[in-house]
Amino acid sequence: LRSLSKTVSRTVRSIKVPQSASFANFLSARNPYIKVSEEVSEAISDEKPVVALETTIYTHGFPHPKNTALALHLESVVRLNGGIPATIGVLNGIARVGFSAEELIELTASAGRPETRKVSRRDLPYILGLGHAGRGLNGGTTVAGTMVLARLAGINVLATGGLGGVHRGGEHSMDISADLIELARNRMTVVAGGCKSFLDIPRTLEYLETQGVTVGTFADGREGQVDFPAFWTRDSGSPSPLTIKDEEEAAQIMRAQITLPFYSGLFFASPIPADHSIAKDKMDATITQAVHDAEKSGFTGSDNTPFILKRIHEITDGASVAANGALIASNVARGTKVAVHLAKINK
Ligand code: PSU
Ligand code: MN
Repeated sequence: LRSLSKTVSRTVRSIKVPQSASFANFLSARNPYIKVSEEVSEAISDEKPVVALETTIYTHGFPHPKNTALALHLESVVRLNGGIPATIGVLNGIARVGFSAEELIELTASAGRPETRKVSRRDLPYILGLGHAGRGLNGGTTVAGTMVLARLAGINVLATGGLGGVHRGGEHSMDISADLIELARNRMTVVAGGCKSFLDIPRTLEYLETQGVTVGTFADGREGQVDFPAFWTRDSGSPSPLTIKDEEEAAQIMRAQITLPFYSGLFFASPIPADHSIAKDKMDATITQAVHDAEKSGFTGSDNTPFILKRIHEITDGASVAANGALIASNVARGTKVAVHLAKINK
């Protein structure tokens, strides 16, 4: 029995997070729909900490040219924290995992055009099918769309601003972001600043629980249970199911889930730094107005989030855009640290 338990513990110690390097190479060489950049492909093979970045925030979130600056900045944030950025999106009808600077400039310059699509899981066959048939559209991939492509390439961590969720009134409209379902079925770790409170945060958390998604919020020095953050504010009124001490603890949780293996996702919320947190009631008024305007003008379904974000920009006279960028960068730095820790404990 003793020798059996020795063998078991030796086996457990020797388990490494499975890499999909060969699959990434396969994608790069043979798959006409997805192109993995050389740098990202090599980094995955070498088990370096690769961080996936979504692109709907550039095509349907930030105005041009601020979106271009943000896209280049976020890649440098990943590098400065010891990671390799893998920006993911669709350029001229081909899915990209890893963009050159020129390609990023091209994609972000096409923001706001009607033929530039918002690409979630459901949209991938459409845009890639048309692309292969010679009609090359550009697309910004949502968190869900990015997770699909990141998984195919063998990337384990995605960092962004805010997660989609159950929309206010979702109990009637059934408007629930595909981001939540994707977290339920994709073995990916997503690091973001929680959800913006134009969404229904209590129902979003209920939904994630039902779908079996592990949800934790970084304590950042706080004791006991903390709130799930609402992007601009640390406090949402909804307690986070779990509290995570630091990036190292997050990486241990990740490793357990990947090793088991456990085919559902992890969501780690990174709260806004205390000194940047905007007063909750101030933000509430802005959001109530934006949600009301969306309803009045009939912006539902996938057009809802982009419309509300645009209204918030207008109502806050652009202040939300600047705060947004800084906050996304801090989430991306945090996501990179988690990826770096994972690579370290996986050696
Ligand atoms: N929340 C934000 N900003 C964003 C988004 C969400 O605060 O830009 C984007 C993300 O790409 C997210 C997507 O994945 O919107 C969710 O859209 P939908 O609710 O249609 O799934
Ligand atoms: Mn939706």
